[in-house]
Amino acid sequence: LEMIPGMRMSASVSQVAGVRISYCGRLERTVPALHKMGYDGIEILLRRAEEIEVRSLRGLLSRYDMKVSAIGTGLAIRDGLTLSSRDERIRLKAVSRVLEFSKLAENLDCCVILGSIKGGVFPEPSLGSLEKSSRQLRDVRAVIEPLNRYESAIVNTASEAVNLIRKLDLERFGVLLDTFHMNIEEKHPAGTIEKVGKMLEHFHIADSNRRAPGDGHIQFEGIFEELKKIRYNGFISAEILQEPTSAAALQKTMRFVRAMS
Ligand code: LER
Ligand code: MN
Repeated sequence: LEMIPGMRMSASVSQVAGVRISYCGRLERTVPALHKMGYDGIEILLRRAEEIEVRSLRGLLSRYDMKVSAIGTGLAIRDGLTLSSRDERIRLKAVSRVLEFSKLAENLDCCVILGSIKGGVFPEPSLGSLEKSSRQLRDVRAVIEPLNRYESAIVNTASEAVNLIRKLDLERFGVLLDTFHMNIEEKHPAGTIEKVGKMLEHFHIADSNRRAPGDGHIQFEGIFEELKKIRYNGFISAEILQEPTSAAALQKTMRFVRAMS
C-alpha cells in the first residue's frame, strides 16, 4: 500500500468453525494462506484469552513476518458477558474477560476491540454500566467500535465513541471505525473519519451488505481519500462474509484496497 505509508492489511480469523465474518480454521493454515495473499496481519476473534499460546503463535507469525492487528472479543457474548450489563455480576465478569484479553494483547503488541462486548439490543444496555466498566479498563489498549442499531443499543456512532473517551479521559483508548456500520449510522462516512482523526486506531472494511468491498454499494473513494488525509497508519482489517469462499472474498478485498490506495 505505497500511497499510504505504514498502512497494512489484516483479516479477521477464528479458530472456531462457523463464524461467518472470519476466516475459520487452524492458524497454522490461515496465517500462511493470508501471507500468500499479501496480508500483513491477522485479527483474532476469541472467546477466551487462554485459547492462544503466545509463544507458539509468535513463532508462527514470525515465520511469515505477520502481526496480530487486534483481538476481537465479540464471542464473549456467547457466555452472556457484556460491559453495559445492569447485572453487576455479569458486568464484572465481562471486565475480567477484557482484562484477560488485555494481557494477551500486551504480549502481542496489539489492541483489544470493544465491539459487541459493549452490549447488544436486549437486555437493554446501560450507559452508566458501560462507563463504570470503561473506567475499570482505562489501562487497556482498547478500541471502541460503534455498531449499528440493529446489533447494539449503545454507542452507535463515532461521535458517541469519541464523547465516551473524552468524558472519561481514557488516554489509552482509541476508536475503531467499521465501514459496514458507518454506512448505516453515519451521515457522512468520509467526514466521520476526519472527525475521529488521530483517535482512529483500527479500521474494519466491508461493503454495505458485509460482503467484500466492491460487492455492495458503499462509495469507498472518499473513505480512502480521508484515510490518506489523516495519515492513517494502522491496519485495514477485512471483516467480511466469507462468500463464495474465504480465499475468494479475501483476495478480492486485497485487490480492491490496493486499487484504492
Ligand atoms: C464486530 O467487529 C462487528 O463489526 C460486528 O458487526 C460483527 O458482528
Ligand atoms: Mn467490525
